[in-house]
Amino acid sequence: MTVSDPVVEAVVATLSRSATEIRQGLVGRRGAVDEENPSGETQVEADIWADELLAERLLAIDGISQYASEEREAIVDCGDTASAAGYTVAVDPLDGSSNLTSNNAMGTIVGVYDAPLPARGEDLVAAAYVLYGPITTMLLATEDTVSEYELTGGERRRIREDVTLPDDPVVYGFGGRVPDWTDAFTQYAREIETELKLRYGGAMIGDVNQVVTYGGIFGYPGLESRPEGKLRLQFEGNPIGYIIERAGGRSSNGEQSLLTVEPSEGIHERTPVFVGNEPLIDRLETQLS
Ligand code: P6P
Repeated sequence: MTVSDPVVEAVVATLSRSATEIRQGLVGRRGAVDEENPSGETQVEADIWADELLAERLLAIDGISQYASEEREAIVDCGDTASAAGYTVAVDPLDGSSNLTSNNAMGTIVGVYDAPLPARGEDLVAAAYVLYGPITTMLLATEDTVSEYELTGGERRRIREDVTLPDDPVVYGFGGRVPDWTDAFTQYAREIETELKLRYGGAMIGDVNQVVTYGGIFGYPGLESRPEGKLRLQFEGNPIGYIIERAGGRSSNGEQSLLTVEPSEGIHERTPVFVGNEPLIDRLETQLS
């Protein structure tokens, strides 16, 4: 059940142990702090705590050369020259941490790049997300397959292998305020609303896991007020796009696969994000073209 690449296996085992501890440590860390992340979003205590915990543990892995986080401006280099040519991990320690206030699902996202950041999604060798739902689960994509695990007691137990999106889509979830959507996206969303059921919980991982489970589409579009959208290419778009494409779906920024987007504005660059069943993404790209 271990991952063939020993460095990726070490990352996955570390993530499994850390996620169990993160979930337990959320209690008492729900308060906002007087700090913002590099994207200008207010941080909660748990954001900073989870980031520090993951940085320490992931950088201690032989073969990890850099740690990049949505919560930190700069990339952290490992101190070990032996790992200098190793992988870079890109982490969203608590995606959707604002859901802590309302006690709703949130997640942790980890991308393992075989290139320094900012990198293309095609440079990923693995990606995983942890979902802190009623049960703590992890979805892991490698070059070989997509597997789902239940996490408990610091250990992982595989519950599904060769995970693929169901062929018949059922759910959709689109972020942003409707008046701020472009006319072209609004037209697309109006069609989808007549075909699928709304599932939008305000944390990408919870909404993406609905798409993986039932089939459908999740998107955070480019907006009139912010054409680049809200989500980050390196920490959210690429890893989630990698997972969904490995599970037989498609990803897009509205024009092309997220994994082929050439980064141009540093590690905190935002991008429109769409992931889901291929026919739905194809229709979207046609509508937005
Ligand atoms: P909104 C969480 O802050 C996040 O980055 C994603 O997890 C989520 O999909 C999105 O933002 C939610 O944004 O504008 O609906 O609050």
